[in-house]
Amino acid sequence: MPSTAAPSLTLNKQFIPIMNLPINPLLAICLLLMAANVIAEDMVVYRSPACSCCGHWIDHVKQNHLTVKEIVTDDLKSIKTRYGVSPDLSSCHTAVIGGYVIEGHVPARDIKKLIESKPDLAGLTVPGMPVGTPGMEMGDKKDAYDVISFDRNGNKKVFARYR
Ligand SMILES: [Cu+2]
Repeated sequence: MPSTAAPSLTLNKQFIPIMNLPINPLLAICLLLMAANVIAEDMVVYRSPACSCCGHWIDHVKQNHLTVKEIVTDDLKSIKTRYGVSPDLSSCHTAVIGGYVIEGHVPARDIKKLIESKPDLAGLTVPGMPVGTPGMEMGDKKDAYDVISFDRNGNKKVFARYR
């Protein structure tokens, strides 16, 4: 990104008339970058080295334009404790984005909805590992499952239903 922004800066200095355009191109570029930043923030995903479904879920979120930073660890228990994921909310991987915790095979659309609406929640989870969730595909087999939201006081609610 800096490679495209840098020449515009130089142009602006050298050719002052460009400032008289109805929309300053540099400002337009800045606004575009700011808009992109809404989902350009990295999602940090903690997973165990042996977890293959975690990798499939990471592929799913990447395909949906979220950027991922993977942290491979054998001690997911302490990660879950740190982020307030109780055993009944737990799944395989634990992710953090925009100050929210994403536990397990949560669909990317729900992550985006969460980040964009910024509710007063701790995060989302799909407890366990239901078949048919993103990253847990097994042919045509699909379990019914709910995406559950949870707050810091342990309150849970259905965020999205998949049937
Ligand atoms: Cu999994």
